[in-house]
Amino acid sequence: MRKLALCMMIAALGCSGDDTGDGGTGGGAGAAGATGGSGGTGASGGAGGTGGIQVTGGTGATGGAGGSGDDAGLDGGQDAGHDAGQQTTRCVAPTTNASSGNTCPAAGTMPSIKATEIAMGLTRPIYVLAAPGDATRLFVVEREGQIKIIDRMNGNAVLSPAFATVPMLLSSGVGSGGGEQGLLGMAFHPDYPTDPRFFVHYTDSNGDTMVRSFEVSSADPNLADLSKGGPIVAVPQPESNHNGGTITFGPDGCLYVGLGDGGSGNDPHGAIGNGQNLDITNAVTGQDPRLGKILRFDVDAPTTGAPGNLAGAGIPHIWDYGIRNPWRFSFDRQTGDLYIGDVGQDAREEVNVEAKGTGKLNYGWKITEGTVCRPGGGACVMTGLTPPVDEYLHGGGDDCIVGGYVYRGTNIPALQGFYLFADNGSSKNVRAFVWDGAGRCNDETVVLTPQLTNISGDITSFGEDSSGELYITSFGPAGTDGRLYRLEMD
Ligand SMILES: [Ca+2]
Ligand SMILES: [Ca+2]
Repeated sequence: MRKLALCMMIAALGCSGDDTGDGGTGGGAGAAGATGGSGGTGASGGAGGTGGIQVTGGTGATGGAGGSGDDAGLDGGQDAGHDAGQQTTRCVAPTTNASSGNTCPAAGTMPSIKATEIAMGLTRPIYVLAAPGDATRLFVVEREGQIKIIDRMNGNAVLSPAFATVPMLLSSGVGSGGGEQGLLGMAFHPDYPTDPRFFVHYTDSNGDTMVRSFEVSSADPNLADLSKGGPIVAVPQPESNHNGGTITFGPDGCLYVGLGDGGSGNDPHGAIGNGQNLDITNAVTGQDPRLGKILRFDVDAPTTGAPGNLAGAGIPHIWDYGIRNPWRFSFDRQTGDLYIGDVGQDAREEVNVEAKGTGKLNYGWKITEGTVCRPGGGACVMTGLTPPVDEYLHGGGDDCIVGGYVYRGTNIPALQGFYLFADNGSSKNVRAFVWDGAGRCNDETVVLTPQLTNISGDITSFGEDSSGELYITSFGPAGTDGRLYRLEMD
């Protein structure tokens, strides 16, 4: 029931637990900009990743009415026309890879790594990312609504003022009463800085999900212009927990948004829960079919869906379903494969992996938790369900997966191609496995050594810089003095 203790203690995010009605904790889904760099344009060094946003080459294909796109209603307007003549990345139908390109590592080759502290004094940091191709800055997302810049060219100083303070500039404000509410995720447009938009995922003052864009200020790249941009999607939340959190662009140029099952515990809404609900007409029951899903958007036409999404669902935005609480998910910046860390209920944490461009998969919740059927999940029919590539049992503090990234940096060569992740409850271990396209081909219980005992407070997220090096955010010793670490060779 309340195995949530550890996660709650740090006011975590997306941890398993149930919250039966007390406005508690919940989960989140999240993702982080796994797309490679946009190559050339501009600024500051750093070749982006190799993974590819597909470039359709067009000039301003979507064009359209544009302007500065101030906060149009949800029915319309994502500032489609701005920079229409320069934008090159479009959300297109997905393509697939022939192979993951990964090979299984030889036994006994796991390196020793350490976590080097980069910054401290952050307030509940829950994510870190870089702008495409920008090796000079990191952006730390704080749950209470601030986004802060780490100046990598100036001793990793935390710049003041903050890049953005989301609550003060939203008419509705950002609700942050529950441990899983607040500002949960961020992504830059893959064409940044040509396209100045960035995207955030948060719960508003009603506790409902909002995903929308703002822009980087044209006058100062270290400040956001919150008068620009517009909505992508709003989803009512039936409970305070399981709100997901990740947003990130995929290799197809589309924005992926992870939403948890809406909350409480055991996905109690409706006859089959939210994760399995694909029927828009269930609105009469108060269920929203977008809960318990990975959604996928064309940010230039957010209401019409993206090519290749699940058809016949009544809404055009569903990519994957049967998901409980995808706090963090990511794309392999080299291959475009999708890795989803899905927070479990009472027993099992899991990682789902799908080859680039697959989608339309049912990951089982709440019929299954991990690889097994669960009480209260309905008939145990596994036909059509996609099991996780990796799972582990609760115990020893483990109860809340924090999905990570496939390592594509250069500082730790032995980790090339490994997917790294952690657990918010146990928190001092970073686990790793390799997915070779068919399955997990090594034992994830091999923990990197030494344990990352110098991390202060529980791990809340991983993040990538522009060259694919990996970072960790933690809440810090008191839950408020948050820290940022970089993984390095020991
Ligand atoms: Ca919720
Ligand atoms: Ca599952």
